[in-house]
Amino acid sequence: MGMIINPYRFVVSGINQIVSSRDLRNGAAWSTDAQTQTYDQTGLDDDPNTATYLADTSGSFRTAAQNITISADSETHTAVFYYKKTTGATVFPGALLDLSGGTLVRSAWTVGTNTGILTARGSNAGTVDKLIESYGDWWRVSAEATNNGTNNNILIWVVPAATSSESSGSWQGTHQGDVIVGNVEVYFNSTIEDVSGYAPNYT
Ligand SMILES: [Ca+2]
Repeated sequence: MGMIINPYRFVVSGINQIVSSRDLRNGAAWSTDAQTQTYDQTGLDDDPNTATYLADTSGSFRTAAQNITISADSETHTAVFYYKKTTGATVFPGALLDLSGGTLVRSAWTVGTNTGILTARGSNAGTVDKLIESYGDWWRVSAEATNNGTNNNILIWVVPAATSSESSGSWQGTHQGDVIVGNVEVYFNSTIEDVSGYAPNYT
């Protein structure tokens, strides 16, 4: 791989609301039920043991989840996820940004880690803005969701094995597979445009 790991130099000025943004195995911050979780991967800055490996080896649904309290207002919030690129993966990882607690606002997707194809999934998949960018050895996915005055919680899910093809529709627990996650970020009162073009922001 090339020597340039980070195409962007500066970290966004907003606060990353995710706790333990690189170590998704940290049980104080994440609720993780992937069957294998290790913090032993080379990360976004090319340092060892700075990215999380998640493997779903179950016929059931597996996730790493984190909840963040928000105000029930009409603000827009944006999440950023880094997935390691692959060449031979046969199952697509996914993620979810939900505004929950009231009338749900859902943004869900899968990433073809071989191809960089970002596919919206779920009931309002077409209504929430998303963006995928190549970032060195990683895919950087950002998604934004606008509250409707009723939701007081952000739920983040990282899903190691969501679907097996672009055309396979909704996520299914039957799939098994793995993903390397470099970082997860959530910014209050921000759009995709506000957080685009910045380096990873670790917590
Ligand atoms: Ca599964």
